[in-house]
Amino acid sequence: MSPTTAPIAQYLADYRPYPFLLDLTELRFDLAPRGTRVQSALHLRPRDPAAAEDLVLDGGAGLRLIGLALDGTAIPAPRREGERLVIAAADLPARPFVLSCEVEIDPDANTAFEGLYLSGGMFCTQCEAEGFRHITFYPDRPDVMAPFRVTIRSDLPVLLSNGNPVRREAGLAEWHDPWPKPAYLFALVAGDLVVISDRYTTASGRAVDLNVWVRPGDQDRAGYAMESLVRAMRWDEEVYGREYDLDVFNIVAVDDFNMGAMENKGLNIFNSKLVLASPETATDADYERIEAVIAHEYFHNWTGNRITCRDWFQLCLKEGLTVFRDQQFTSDLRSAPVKRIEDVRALRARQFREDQGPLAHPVRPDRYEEINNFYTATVYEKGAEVIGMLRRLVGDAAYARALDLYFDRHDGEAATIEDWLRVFEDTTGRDLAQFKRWYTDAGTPHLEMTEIWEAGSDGGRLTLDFRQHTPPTPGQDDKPPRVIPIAVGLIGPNGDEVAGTRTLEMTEARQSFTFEGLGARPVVSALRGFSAPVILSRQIDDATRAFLLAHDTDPFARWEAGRDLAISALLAAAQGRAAAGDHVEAIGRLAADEAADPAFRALCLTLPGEEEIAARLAAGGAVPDPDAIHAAREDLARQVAEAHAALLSDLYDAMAVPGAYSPDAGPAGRRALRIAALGLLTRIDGGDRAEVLFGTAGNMTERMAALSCLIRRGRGQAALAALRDRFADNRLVMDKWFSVQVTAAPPDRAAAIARDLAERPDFDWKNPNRFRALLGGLAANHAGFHAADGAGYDFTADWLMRMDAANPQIAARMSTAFETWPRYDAARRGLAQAALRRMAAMEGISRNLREMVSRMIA
Ligand code: 0A1
Ligand code: ZN
Repeated sequence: MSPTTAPIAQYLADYRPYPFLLDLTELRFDLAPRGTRVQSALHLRPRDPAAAEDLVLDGGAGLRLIGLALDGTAIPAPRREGERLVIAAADLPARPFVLSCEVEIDPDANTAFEGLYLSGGMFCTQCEAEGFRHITFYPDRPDVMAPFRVTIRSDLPVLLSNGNPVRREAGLAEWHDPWPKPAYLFALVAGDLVVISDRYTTASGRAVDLNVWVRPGDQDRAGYAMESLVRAMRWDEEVYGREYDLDVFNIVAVDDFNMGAMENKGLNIFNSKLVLASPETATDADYERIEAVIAHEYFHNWTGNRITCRDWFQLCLKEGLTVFRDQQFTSDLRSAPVKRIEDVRALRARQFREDQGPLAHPVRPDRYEEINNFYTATVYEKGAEVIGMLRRLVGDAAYARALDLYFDRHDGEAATIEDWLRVFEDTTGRDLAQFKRWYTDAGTPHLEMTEIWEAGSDGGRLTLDFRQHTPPTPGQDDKPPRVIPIAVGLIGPNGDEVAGTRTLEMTEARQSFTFEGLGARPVVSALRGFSAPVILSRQIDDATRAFLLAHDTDPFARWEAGRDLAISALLAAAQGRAAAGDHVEAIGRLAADEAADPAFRALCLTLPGEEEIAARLAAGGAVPDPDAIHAAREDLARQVAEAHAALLSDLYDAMAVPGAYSPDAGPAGRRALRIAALGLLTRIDGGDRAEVLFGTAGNMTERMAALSCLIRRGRGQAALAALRDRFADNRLVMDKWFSVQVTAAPPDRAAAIARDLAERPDFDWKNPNRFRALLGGLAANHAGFHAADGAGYDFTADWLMRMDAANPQIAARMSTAFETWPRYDAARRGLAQAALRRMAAMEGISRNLREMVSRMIA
């Protein structure tokens, strides 16, 4: 598409139901790498036989139409409108009919990995959001649902599709999916695969065959995915009362995949990095993520598949809810406080960043050009936060009742956010009109808290006065106040809690809440559990933060106090002011607190990242200097290490986990604390401990941590060579190898190192994981990406332009590296804008990348 083509936006307000109903979709595939034939028979009928409507089918580039027939009679020259196929109302009967179509497609030429493509000799599909139209002409929209019958012809040994298997003979397999579904949930896999299998009996006694399919040689690394699946199935029965509904559940791991994984009905397809794990090759974080994503895709069976979205504007209906569910699952299985802190960290790093820049959009957008650009942290993670707030406001019991009603009322339907909110209104009698703003209004609210203390003879009185305001975002200038649940607790001067957690419900722009009968002025623990995705500011000194870090009973608020202390020290240093030593002192006390969970202590010991510091400075109206931030953070880490060298060294030794590796939360938490200590100690031991650990570690978690430390100390070469020699054939480990060299590189050399790595023959850039490892690695090196000479921007833009021609989705997604450019100094802004303009001017730029770049420039 040329840059002069006018962008075509889609609007929520334009929704209209599809004028035809689809009773059955029959598909037949004759697979061949360069010329796959797809025959379809769509059993259609007019929604309103009295209304004469054209039948419009979506199509994509790369479809070669062979033939089209209506009830067996050929339609010789159907009308084409762009990539669509239109059959005029006058040529359609006012009764049910069958539209048959045959097309030819070229999976081998499909480097965008959307539709049917080849990955390492294996056929696979990705149809969300609009990939099915690259397979055949079809009403490719989520509100058109049908049962599917699929025949696959191929000599490959494994032939899979959705639903239950109904026929298998030489060179042919037939599948039937009885549950009506939209085309985006269609999947097909064909290849030379091996399987690990298990069997699951549902609560009501249905036997289900579970299979995880991988490439030959990978089967020893698929066990954790299978165990995770069984845990997820059990949990969804116990907590949400949801059972699985087919005879088989298949998971397939593929090496070339644009995203993490996909919830196709009965046939989930996964990026292999979210299936394959062994202690030797995967880190604790990889294991945790595999468990979470396996669960996420499985949970979609009810929240996404049985109840799907009416249109793509409603994406958060399935994604926000499914993320919320997978977060609950991980909290239940591992540590709830640690999970909450991890989630908030991720939310701030990705979603707050998005919400504060040119790409800000509501959880439910009302306009898009390319829907694939809206699989964002806002739709997913903020979408989950909004559900968490709703649950907090209505209470756990009402939440459970509302969900039961949702499943009852909307099973088999394509629903909307209005439907979702209505089940809560009907269950609780609450009016959720104001709450709905969380879905329709973009931007992160700022919440300011002021304390007013009045001593009195009959007890003191504390008033908390809150003000909220949400800064403008693209297309939304004025934001009315929202409902904000603010969880608050009070702690007495002796450290005891004097008022347990209470949720204040703020609905006005300015509102006060009063606590009476207090003996002495308490310390306020505010926004406990991060009860709302807002930026809270208050007048508080470092001594009070240190007090909260020592005494708060809410683990999130406790961690937050420590983090605020660190940020206060870092901001002072990054702006050339002297910092008080409260953080260094307080963090030592916490590290030594053996009553606290090691994983929690590890989180407290980990300093805020450079990006987070930059975001905080920008939010306060300052211009962040990436080099000064980098230096300040290094400096604070050294101070902590020097002040607590003996303690950290003891921790490092004590947290070693003896015996066989287990990815469970307990041992993983000990390793996390050990690694946090190592990271600090490396600043003063020159990397000696890291070198020993790299040579002796029996697991990838410690090995990678040691490698990263070594690279940061400029002594990573031997370790990198050793890792490469040992794992040259393991793509997932080599992705880490590429990535760590750039993330841990000295900022002034990061872009040059990335450029050298990109020259390597094993920089297989068309593989999304490898591309992300390198480009994402650079973007994660804050001072490296934002290097003053623009080398980071240029390198990234060069590669995004190259990638765009092969895989627009990946290019567009990675372009978010630029989304924070407006916060930096004029020189950097100029360089970043020049890079963005260069991309915008590219001949043949995709709709995906064009939309992203133009939103960022605007
Ligand atoms: N629905 C999937 C994510 C997904 C979205 C788009 C894809 O291709 C463009 C692939 C996967 C999930 O939430 O896991
Ligand atoms: Zn999802």
